[in-house]
Amino acid sequence: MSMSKCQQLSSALFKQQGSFRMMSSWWSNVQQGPPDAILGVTEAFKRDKNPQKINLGVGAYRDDNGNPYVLPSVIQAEHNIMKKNLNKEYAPINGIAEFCTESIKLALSDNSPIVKNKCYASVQSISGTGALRVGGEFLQRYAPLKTIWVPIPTWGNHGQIFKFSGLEVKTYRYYDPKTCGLDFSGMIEDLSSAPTGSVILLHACAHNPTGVDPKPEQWKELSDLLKKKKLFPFFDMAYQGFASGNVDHDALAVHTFLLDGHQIALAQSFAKNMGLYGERVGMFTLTSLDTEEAERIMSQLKIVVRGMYSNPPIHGARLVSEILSNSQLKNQWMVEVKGMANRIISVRNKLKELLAKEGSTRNWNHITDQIGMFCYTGLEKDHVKKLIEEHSIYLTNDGRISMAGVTSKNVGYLASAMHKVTS
Ligand code: CBA
Repeated sequence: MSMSKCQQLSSALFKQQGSFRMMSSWWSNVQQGPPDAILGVTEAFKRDKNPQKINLGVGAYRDDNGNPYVLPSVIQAEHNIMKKNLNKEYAPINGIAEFCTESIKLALSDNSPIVKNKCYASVQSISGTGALRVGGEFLQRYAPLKTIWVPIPTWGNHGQIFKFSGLEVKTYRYYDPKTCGLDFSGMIEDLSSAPTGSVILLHACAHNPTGVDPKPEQWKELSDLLKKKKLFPFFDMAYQGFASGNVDHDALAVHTFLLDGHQIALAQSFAKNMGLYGERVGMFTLTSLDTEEAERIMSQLKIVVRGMYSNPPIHGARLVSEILSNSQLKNQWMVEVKGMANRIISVRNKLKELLAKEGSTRNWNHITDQIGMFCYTGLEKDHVKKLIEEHSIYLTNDGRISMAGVTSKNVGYLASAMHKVTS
C-alpha cells in the first residue's frame, strides 16, 4: 500500500473516531460510584507521602515490621507442590476434591458425623466473599423465605453481596455502643421477631467490625432460639484461628449448632488464617439430612457456580490441601496461626497501656476485651477525619482499626495520635 493510501485510510479512521466521540455514549447515565468503604481506604493510604503513615483499614495481617506475611508453612507447601509437576487443567466445577474434604474437616472436626456420613455439599469458592455470594444465590433459589438477617453492624460487604443475590436484607441488633460489647438481649428480641424460614447470618468468630463475640452459653441460647423459631443459620467463618489462635475453639459456635441438630450454611475463607488473601480460596457448604439430599444440593450448587465463573482457581486450593493433609505441615501452620493471633493480642495490650501513659482518661478496656483482627475503637467520624488528615493514620469511617496493621514500632505513634484527637 502506498504511503498516500495509508494516510488516506488513517485520516478516514480519524474522522470516524472524531464523529464517534461526538455521539452520546451508551453509558452517559452511569453515575460516579463511591469508593469502597474498606478497600477505598487502602487507595487513599497509597496516595499519602507521609513516611509515618499507617494503614489500619483493610484486615490484612502484617508482621511486626509492617510487612505482608507469607506463612512458612505456605512456602513449604509451594515447594512440595512444585515438585509434583502438576498440570494446569481446569478444576471440576465444585473445585478440588481433596481441598473440599480437608476444608470441611477443619471447620466441623475430623470426627464429625456429618463428615463421616457425607451429609454435606461443599463447593470451593472465590474466597469468603465468593462463598457468601454462591450461598446467597442458592438461598435466593431454594430458601423458603428470601430474607437474610444480618447484625448491626456487620462487614460492609454483606449487605450488597446478599442484595445482589436477590435476597431481602434485614438487620438485628448486635452491638451496644454504650458498653462496647454485645447487645445480647436486643439480639434475642430481634431474632425472636424474625419470621419462620428466615436466614440468619452469624459471624462464626471474631465478629467484623466489632471484635465482640457471644460467649459459649450465649451461642447455645442462640442455637435453641433459632431451632425453636425455625430460623436457618448461615455462618460466615472468615477468621477461624484468628480469634483465639486455636482453630477448634474458634469453630465452637458452628459445633454447638451442629450438635443441636441444625442444618447450616457455612462460608469459609483461607485469606486470613493462611494469609492466602490474593489466592482467593474458600468454600461454601450446606449440611444435609443424608447423602442423597447432599447429592441433589450439590447438583444445584454446580449449576450456580457454572453460571457464575465455571470453576474455581487451583493454586490456593492446592496449597490449603497440601497443608491440611500433611500432619507435620498442619501442626506447623497451627503454630503460625497462633503466632499471628498472639502478636495481635500483644499489640492490643500495648496500645491500651500506651494510651494510659499518654494520659488518656477515656475507657479503652474494649481494646483488649474485643478479639480477632479488628478493634471497634468507638472513635467518631471527626476523630477518624483528624487521624487521617493530621496523622496519616488510615482507618474506616466507623472507627474500626485493623489491629493486624499495628506493630511494636508504630503503636506509640498510634497511641499518641489517638490521644490527641480524642482529648
Ligand atoms: N466475611 C467477613 C466477615 C470478612 O471480614 C471478610 C473480609 C470476608 C471476605 C468475609 P475474603 O473474600 O477475602 O475471603 O474475605 N473482610 C476484610 O478483611 C477485607 O478482606 C475487611 O477488611 O473487612 C475486605 O475485603 O473487606
